Amino acid sequence: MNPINNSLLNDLINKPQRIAKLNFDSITKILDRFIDILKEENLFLEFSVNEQTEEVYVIGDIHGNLDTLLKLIEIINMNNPSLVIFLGDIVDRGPKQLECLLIVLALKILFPSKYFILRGNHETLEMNQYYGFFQDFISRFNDQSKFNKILSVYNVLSICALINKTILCLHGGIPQDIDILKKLKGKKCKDFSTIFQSISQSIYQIMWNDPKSELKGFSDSFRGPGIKFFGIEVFGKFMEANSLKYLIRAHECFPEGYRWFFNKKLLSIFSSANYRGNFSPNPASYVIIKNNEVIPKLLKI
Ligand SMILES: [Mn+2]
Repeated sequence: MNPINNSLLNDLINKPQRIAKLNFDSITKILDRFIDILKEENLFLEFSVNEQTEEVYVIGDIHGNLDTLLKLIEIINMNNPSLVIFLGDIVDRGPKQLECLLIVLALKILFPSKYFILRGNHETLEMNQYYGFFQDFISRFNDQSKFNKILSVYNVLSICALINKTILCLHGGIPQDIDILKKLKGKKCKDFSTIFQSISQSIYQIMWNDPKSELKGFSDSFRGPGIKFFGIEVFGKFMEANSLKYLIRAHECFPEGYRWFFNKKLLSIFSSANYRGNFSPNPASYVIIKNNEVIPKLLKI
């Protein structure tokens, strides 16, 4: 099987309507290329950027919203940041899930040192079976076993990213284990399954936990067993113990587009506009990191 060529990938980004016509073999080639690149990357990504001259863009949940994703890519291409970090939840719920996933994977294949994708709580079989991506995929390719290739993609995604040692990016929130970053440090994406066995609870909490303003410690979340809300005191302790200045996370949709927590040390973003439909509108948001500061942005459509 010939590897996928870059001009085809560019074509898919520029003309996403072609994605619906791809056969499973072509999709497999894209997924395999992506997995090959990701294998050698770290579960805990650490970046140093020049704080004055370089910008980092951070993107929240996409959830199949192709219109928002294409608009974001347009802005990225215009401003040319050094790094773009997706915080996960690319699929489920929205109308163009496969399109969004393949476009994000294609960007990574084309520009591997610029684009990075973290794992969200929807990058799992259980969530995809419940919220639509699994059914969407099976209705296209008529074979449940073909979805295993998608799961292999999920299992090589990174868990969190650190910019200039001070700004941590992840999908949900801090876990109860204050030493989790030390445990993830230096670990390769290809070893995820082994690592997951020993720290599954913490990885699960990184993808699922939520901040709560009026809270001090951890409390049980409505989202499910083992999942927590975290308050200002445990957040402060985690940040101090790991010498962090800011946390950027996604996972929750707010009508105002983004929301600050905990004395503006935690920023929550969401990058799918009008996620609950036009009767409950929300603008999409994203983040620009410059001068080691976190600048929330709203997407104007
Ligand atoms: Mn989520």
